[in-house]
Amino acid sequence: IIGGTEKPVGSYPFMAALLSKGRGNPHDRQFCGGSLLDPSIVMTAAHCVVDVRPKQLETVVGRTVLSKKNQGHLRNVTDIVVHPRYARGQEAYDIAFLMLDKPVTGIAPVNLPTVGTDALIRPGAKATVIGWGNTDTEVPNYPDRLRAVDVPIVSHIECKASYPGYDKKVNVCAGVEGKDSCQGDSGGPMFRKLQGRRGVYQTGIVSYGDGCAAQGAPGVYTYTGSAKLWDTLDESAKGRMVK
Ligand code: 4AZ
Repeated sequence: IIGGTEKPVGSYPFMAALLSKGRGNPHDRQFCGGSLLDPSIVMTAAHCVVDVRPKQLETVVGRTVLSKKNQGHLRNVTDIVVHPRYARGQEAYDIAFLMLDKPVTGIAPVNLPTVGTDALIRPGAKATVIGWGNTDTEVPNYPDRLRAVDVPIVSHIECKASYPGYDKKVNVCAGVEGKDSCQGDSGGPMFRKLQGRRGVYQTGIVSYGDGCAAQGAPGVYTYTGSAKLWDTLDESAKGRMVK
């Protein structure tokens, strides 16, 4: 997260860290973010897990400080469901689901926007993106404590101009010079608080970008309110998502 701030312990309890089980390493390593979609499902980016087997990772939900091993709910992953339209080397449909070995109780999952409405991604609308990713484009720095930054939604036209592979049906852009997600934030949520409603609404999943926080190169997100994204998630995958 570039241009953001630290958050107190217990902020954003639906946030998940994807940890690679250290092969011979004493410490687990955080490599992506995610969000609790259902007590037994963590949603993340496909590119985070497409080459990973369930045994190689674990996820912790509701931990703010990565090194605090007693914080949050640590879970093994029994299955990884990658969106059937996601293709390596392409950017669209960058979404995947981790099936947890045991439900996470006592934490409210994140809400999804009403599919097909697009009201939450009007250009200029404020969103928040969170993660443990790089905080500095000059001297890479990976923080121990969760950080958050507010970013403006950027229009599809502006985004397509920056990224030829951008697909406005399934993507949304956000960010401004100095404020962006960055390496290590992938898979994590971009969301909005709605007046008078409980919880937050996740509008995006950190997907890609040309560097971080540079002028004219906003971050690209998988748009979680996309009808096409959910329509094309095959029935077998949907069936495995206990809803
Ligand atoms: C990455 O490499 C990455 N500025 C994530 C987000 C952005 C760029 C790169 C967006 O994981």
